Amino acid sequence: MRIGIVCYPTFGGSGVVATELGKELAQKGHQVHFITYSQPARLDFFNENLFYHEVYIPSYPLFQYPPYELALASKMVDIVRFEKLDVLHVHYAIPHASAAYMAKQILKTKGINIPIITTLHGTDITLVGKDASFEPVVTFSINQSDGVTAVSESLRSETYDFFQIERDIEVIPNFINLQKFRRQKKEHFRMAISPNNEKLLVHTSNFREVKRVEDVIQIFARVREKMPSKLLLVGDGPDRPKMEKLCRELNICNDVRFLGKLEAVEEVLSIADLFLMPSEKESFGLAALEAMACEVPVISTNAGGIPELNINGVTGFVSNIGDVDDMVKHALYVLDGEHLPTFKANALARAHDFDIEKIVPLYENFYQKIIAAQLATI
Ligand code: GMT
Repeated sequence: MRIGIVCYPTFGGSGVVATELGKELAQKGHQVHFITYSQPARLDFFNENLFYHEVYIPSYPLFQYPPYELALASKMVDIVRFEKLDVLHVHYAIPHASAAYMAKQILKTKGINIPIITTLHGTDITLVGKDASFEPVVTFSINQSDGVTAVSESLRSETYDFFQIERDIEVIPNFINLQKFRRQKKEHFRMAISPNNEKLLVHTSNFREVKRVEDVIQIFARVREKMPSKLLLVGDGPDRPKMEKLCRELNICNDVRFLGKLEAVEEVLSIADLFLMPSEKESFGLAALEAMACEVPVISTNAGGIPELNINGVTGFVSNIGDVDDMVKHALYVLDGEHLPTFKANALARAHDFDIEKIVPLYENFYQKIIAAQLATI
C-alpha cells in the first residue's frame, strides 16, 4: 500500500504513535509518506520505503495567524496525486481531519477519491475539541472521514458522549516496540543516581496542567518520608518552573532530578522501580506503556483509558484523580521488596498485549477494509 501519514512531528503522544506506525509499516514493505511541518522526531534514519514531505507556509504581513491548515490541505492534494497514495491516515483531529476533508474534496474534482482515516488521540476530543471554537469542525470532520479509530474504549465512548457522531469508531489501542523499550542493564547509571540503593520513581510528561505533576512531587515527598528514594522527571513544559519551586519549598531538591526532554527515555526507565501517572486526563497513557515494557509498575489515576492499560492490583494500582493519599499507600505497597518483583513481571506481561507486531496488523486490516469500501462505491 502507499500510505500518507499526517501528524504532529513533536515529542510524545500522537506524533510518536504516528511515526512508529509509519516506520513499522515501512518495515513491512508499505510505502509511507509523512506529511507535516518538520521532520518527525523519531524519523532520523534512512529507509527506502519512508518519505517525508514538509508543509511550507509562506509568510505574508497579513497573516497574523499563518493558515497552516490550507498549506497542509494543498500539500496533501499534491502528494496524493504525485505519489499515487491509496489512503491518507491523519493523527489528531485538529486540524488534520478538516484539512484532509478539504484535500479530499479538491481531489474529487480531479477524479481521485482518496479514503481518509482519522485517528483520535485524546485532547483533540477531551480538551481542545470540546471547546466551542472547534467543536462544529471536529464533529463534521469526524463524520466525514471514511474511517475513524480511537486509541481506547474510553476515548471512543467520550467521543460518542460529547459529539453528534453518526458513524462507527473502531478502537485500535496504542502499541509498543518491545525491541526498543526493554529493560537494559544500566547498573552504573543506577549507582550514580541512587548510590545507596534508594528506590527510583520516574515520571515522564510534557508538564502540562492535565498531567498533575504537582501530585507526582507530593506523592514522592511522602514516599520518601517512609522509604529512601529518588525521583527522576523526564520532559519539559509550562509547569516545570512551578514544580522546581515546589521541590525547593518541600526541601527535597537533593533527591529530585529534572532531566528535561530526553530522547532515550528507555534508559531512564531501565533503572526505575515505579512510574507515576497522576493525570487528570489520559486517553491511553503511552508513557505508562513505555514504562511497563521496561518492567516498571505504574501508580496512576483512573482517568480516561488508563485502567484499560494499568490493571489495578496487577500491574500497579489506579486511584481517583487527586487522591494523593491512596497513591502514596499503593506506591509503598508496590515498592515493598516482597511485592515489587511480581508487579514488575506483571507490567512486562501486560506490555506484551500491546506489542507493535500485534497492533500494526489491525491498522493494515483497517486500511484494506476502508479502501475496499471506497472502491465499492465507484
Ligand atoms: O498527553 C499529551 O498531552 C499529548 C497527547 C498527544 O496527542 O500528543 O497525548 C495523547 O495521545 C497519546 C497517544 O495516543 C495518548 O497516549 C495520551 O494519553 C493522550 N493524552 C491525553 O489524552 C491527555
